[in-house]
Amino acid sequence: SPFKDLTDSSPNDRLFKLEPLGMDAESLGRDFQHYYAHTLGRDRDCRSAYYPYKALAITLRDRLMERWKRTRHAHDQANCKRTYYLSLEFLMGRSLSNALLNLGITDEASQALYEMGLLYEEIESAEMDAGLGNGGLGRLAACFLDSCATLQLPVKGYGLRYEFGMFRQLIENGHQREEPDHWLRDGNPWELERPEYTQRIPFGGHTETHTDDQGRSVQRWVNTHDVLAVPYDIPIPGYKNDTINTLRLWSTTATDVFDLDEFNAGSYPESVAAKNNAEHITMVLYPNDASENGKELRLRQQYVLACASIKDVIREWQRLHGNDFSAFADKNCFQLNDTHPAVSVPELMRQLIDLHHLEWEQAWEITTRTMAYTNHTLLPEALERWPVRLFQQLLPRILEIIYEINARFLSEVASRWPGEMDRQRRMSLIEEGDDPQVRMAFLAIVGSFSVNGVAALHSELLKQGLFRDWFELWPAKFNNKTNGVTPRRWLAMCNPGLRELLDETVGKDWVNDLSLLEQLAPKAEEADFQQRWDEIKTANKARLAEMVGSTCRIDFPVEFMFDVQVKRIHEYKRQLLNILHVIHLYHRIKHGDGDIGAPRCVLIGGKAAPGYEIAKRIIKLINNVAKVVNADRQVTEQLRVAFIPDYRVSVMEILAPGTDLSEQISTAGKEASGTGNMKFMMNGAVTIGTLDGANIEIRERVGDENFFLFGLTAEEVTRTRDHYDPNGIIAHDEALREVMALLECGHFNQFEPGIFEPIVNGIRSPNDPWLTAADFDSYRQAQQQAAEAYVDRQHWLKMSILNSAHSGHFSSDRTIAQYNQDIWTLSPIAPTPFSDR
Ligand code: B1N
Repeated sequence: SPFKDLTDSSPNDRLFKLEPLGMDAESLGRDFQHYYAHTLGRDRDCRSAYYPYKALAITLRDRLMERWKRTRHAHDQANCKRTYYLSLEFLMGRSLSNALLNLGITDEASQALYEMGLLYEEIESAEMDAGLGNGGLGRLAACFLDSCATLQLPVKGYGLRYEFGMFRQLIENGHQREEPDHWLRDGNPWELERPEYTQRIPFGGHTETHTDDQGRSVQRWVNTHDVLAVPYDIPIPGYKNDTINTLRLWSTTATDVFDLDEFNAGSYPESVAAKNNAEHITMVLYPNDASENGKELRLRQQYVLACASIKDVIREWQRLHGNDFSAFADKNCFQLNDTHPAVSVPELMRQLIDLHHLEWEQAWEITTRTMAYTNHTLLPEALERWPVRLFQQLLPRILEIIYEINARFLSEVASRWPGEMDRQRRMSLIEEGDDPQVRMAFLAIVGSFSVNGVAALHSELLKQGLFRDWFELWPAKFNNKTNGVTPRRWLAMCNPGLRELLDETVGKDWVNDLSLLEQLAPKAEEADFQQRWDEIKTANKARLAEMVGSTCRIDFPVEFMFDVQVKRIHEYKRQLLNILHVIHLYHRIKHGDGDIGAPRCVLIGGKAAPGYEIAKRIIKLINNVAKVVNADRQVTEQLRVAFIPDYRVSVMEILAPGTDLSEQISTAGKEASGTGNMKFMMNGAVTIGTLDGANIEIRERVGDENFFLFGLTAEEVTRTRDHYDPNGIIAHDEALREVMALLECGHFNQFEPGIFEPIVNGIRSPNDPWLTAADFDSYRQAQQQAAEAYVDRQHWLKMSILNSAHSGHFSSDRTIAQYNQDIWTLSPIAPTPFSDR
């Protein structure tokens, strides 16, 4: 240490005793100027909004930094239990506005900028989204971090620092094209590199049996090709509470020791090239939402996260407790965000046994009291399985441990159900076959004390279906934690107009306690209140329309109903059903139906996984239908359609406040929860939806009369499967027949023959898993009701207000309070006050 005498406070006081930095407009302005001119070296000639953004970011970072340190200090002092949220994805979006809001200096900062002749809105949009996730699962992790910091829970996120996040989507001639998202190119002011906490990660090699000095036989994993994982810390501010938690993201590099054998053999370039391979591990996020593609690099990513994070936690444990692991499980919890980090189960076993010399039984006791697993999907294509042979090559020691866990587990099954060989086969962690596979979900269940789904229906379906045998064995492990979203970003930050009205109406505490919005309900029919609500919604619609106008070149009039479906493009989410309904409206208008109930703007957005051909074709269909609709003057009086390119967090921040009708139309039983549905509801959109995921709970809260329900139930979906006759349905449904006729005659692909055939064939197939034809008629009717409700202004405004009023349950603060009550059992810790540090 360069510090001579840390016990004598006088010389180091100057360094460590900091006065808190000013939070007023003047102090912010002064620091901003300093960073803009002296640190970044820019002046008035610089036209780019990027440097003002960066100067403001550094100004805020200074203020986060001192609070961050005091939060860490308080956690250390309290010697408290902690939770680690392990996730391959954190979809953070932008940080600037969030930091301002949570520090409570939004107005001070815009005033400071205004006085320098700068516009906050412009500066805010210079920030790139941190797109380190695909969709709901990654954004959920980000909302959870916000809630944990706001509730002052000692929770740390662990993830990967992908150099390239979610690809950028361009639409060319209606087709999706992907471009790499080089989000770190201009630097990232929100991260702090921590090379001092670098960890070494082994890969490859083989295992050997040795005898230790006490005559015990021990395994060694040798001849490994190691890579280094370097952590980068991101501050996670709580809402106006001086707590700053941490998100730690790992970035891989090569070990700086070159492979000497190769070097001596004269292969200097080859050994330098090894550096490249290591750096590739965290290069790019896999862009598959709710499906797995089984690539080796993905398993490497998963292992880097597991190994580095667990080493990091154990290093910290040893700093405070030495080699005594007896209280480890009382003080630590790992929450696994789906099975992506499930290799953490055998990895914690490995570190405890091989590196810290615990016995198997003691290590297993610790592991199974420390791990908790959240499942996010029932779709079979998303269930992770890794070939045993890949484990053998890449992680041979981990495979040995998985085999041992499995052997011990299967003997437990055998003694509980003697002779039931089929049950043993069903529950084995290893799926037998030509190419045996490790079943990651089962590994996660055996290794965890808690298994939860993400909405009530989803958690029930898990127990009845996929995890039936496991529920029978360990019923007490299974629980539900319905998802939520943070009301800071998804209401206070993205909807400043409504924020002001809510502050005035229910007081400012709703930002921390969203159940207070219930107080809006008695006002839902008051004319004055409705009028203000209407003005705010209309202004938000104008902002949305401006974005659509500038990116899609389509004019959205604010009087039209704004009907929005944004989410990843997937067959089960049924963007196809939406566009079939658009074609139906188009057909009605063209056939002289002067009135489709209400004039509508239909907006659809979302990315398709690059290898998901049919999803990409659906994007093309949406764009082609939009082109025909928008080019027809007769039609655009009542109907307009846009596909918004590159849908992402910062786009949703503009869409959610400006939406009237929220489309949540997945085939029942397929969407685990959904979270976009909650963001729309909070901002006063009415939902048209199926009885799927959290829609069910949304409808329960808001009441049937404020929700447009349609479609088969999950049970009916299952029963319909074996006698599904889409062609019979089409033949008997005039509206659907006409829609199919337009599609099949090539009306939307005049110069592109046959391109929509795969889509049409899917709808007509008795094996269509998504039952699009089965739900069309009831969807069309629900849409008609929505249109009729929309034109009755008082009625619609009442529904809109009641949706916000009853959205309190869907705050991620409620979700996290439940995780903490039932799974983590952490105590809130306030940061050490300034005077003590
Ligand atoms: O997780 C969200 C839910 O609200 C959604 O309903 C659910 O579809 C989503 C593999 C996934 N499930 N599985 C994934 C993501 C990436 C990947 O590589 C699977 N995403 C969900 C939050 O609970």
